[in-house]
Amino acid sequence: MSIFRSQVYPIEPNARCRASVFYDATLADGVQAFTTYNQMMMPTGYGDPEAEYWRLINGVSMWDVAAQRQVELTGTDAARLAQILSTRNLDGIKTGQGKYAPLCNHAGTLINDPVILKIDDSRWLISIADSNILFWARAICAERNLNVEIREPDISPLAIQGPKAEDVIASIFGDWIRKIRYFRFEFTEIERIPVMLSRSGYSKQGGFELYLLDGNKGTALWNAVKEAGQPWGIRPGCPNQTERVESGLLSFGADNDDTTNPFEVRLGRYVDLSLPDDVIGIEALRKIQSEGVKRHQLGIIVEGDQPVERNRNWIAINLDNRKIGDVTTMIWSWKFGRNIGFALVDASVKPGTEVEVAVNSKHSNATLAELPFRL
Ligand code: THG
Repeated sequence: MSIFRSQVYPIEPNARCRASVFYDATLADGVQAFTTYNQMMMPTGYGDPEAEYWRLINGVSMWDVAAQRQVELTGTDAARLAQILSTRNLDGIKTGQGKYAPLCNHAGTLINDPVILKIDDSRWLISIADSNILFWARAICAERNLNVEIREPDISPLAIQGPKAEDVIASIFGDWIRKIRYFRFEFTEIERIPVMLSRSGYSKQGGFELYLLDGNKGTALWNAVKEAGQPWGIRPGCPNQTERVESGLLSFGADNDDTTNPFEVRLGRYVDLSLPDDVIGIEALRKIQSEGVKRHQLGIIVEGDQPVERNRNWIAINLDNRKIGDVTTMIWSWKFGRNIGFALVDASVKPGTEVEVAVNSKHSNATLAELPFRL
């Protein structure tokens, strides 16, 4: 008999690896596997990856993404600190709007790729990927003598993704939600459970995120969404590796290392080099840009019509017996019927180039491709 309450996977919540507020509900619904993310447990599967994938593509799926932890900035300098931390220009952002925004260190290295949300002029949320931005924001705030209180609020996101997500959300809140624009959010409630409802999420299939504003109501919110989604066949899922690679979404921590800058991983459009020098990393990024970016991220298609094992670590990519970069993520695409992935390679290497990779210690031919994939 396993000592683990989940019975299936050797991660148990503990003081250093917290459970999400949706943990009990996900266990009850048969979660089979977790990863750690921001020192929390995050579900990675419910036992049938292919069904979970097609439900995201054709139906609707609900995800415990509370491990996308929140860092709240409150105070008269909150807007200024948000901009100092981010290389994306936040000037035009409205109350009730979020923006996907890279954070860099002083060397211009990518250290997180959160969604930054403006609740009002003096209150902002940073909805983080997997690195500690609470510490970073506090350190920068102290060094710059800014008037901002920085803390982790009791806010936990639940994502509802897929082409039928809008119908499910409209059945809960009413048809007014159909007017919410991409990356806009509204404060509302469901069965007296307070939430921020945002049109966003980590897939290209459309959908919403419900930011739960009361951590005691995780199971209640989960069950309310599950109940409302029944007519559309909603089932639990998780941030989907297959769909996000097909769609070209970066996974911070998987597809970059501690030397990667935003230009190398297709986030250059979220870098505004005309921002003032006090924005962290902006001077370094100007230099990187003017000297020429050394690597770039391409797609890679590995030969074969059977799934190869997923990569655990980066896999070297060779061209004429010379290493030109790495495969950072590889998955079997059910949509394309190919093994596809992301490659971080020398900037001189172009899409269409035929290369070699060692998958499962066997040499395979592969082709570099433009991202997002058009297969
Ligand atoms: N939702 C929330 N917080 C998050 C994530 C999320 N924090 C961590 C992680 N995801 C951050 N990573 C991403 C990556 C991509 C997107 C959002 C968060 C995304 N990108 C769109 C794209 O690339 O097409 C839109 C970007 C844009 O142009 O603004 O949505 O998912 N709350």
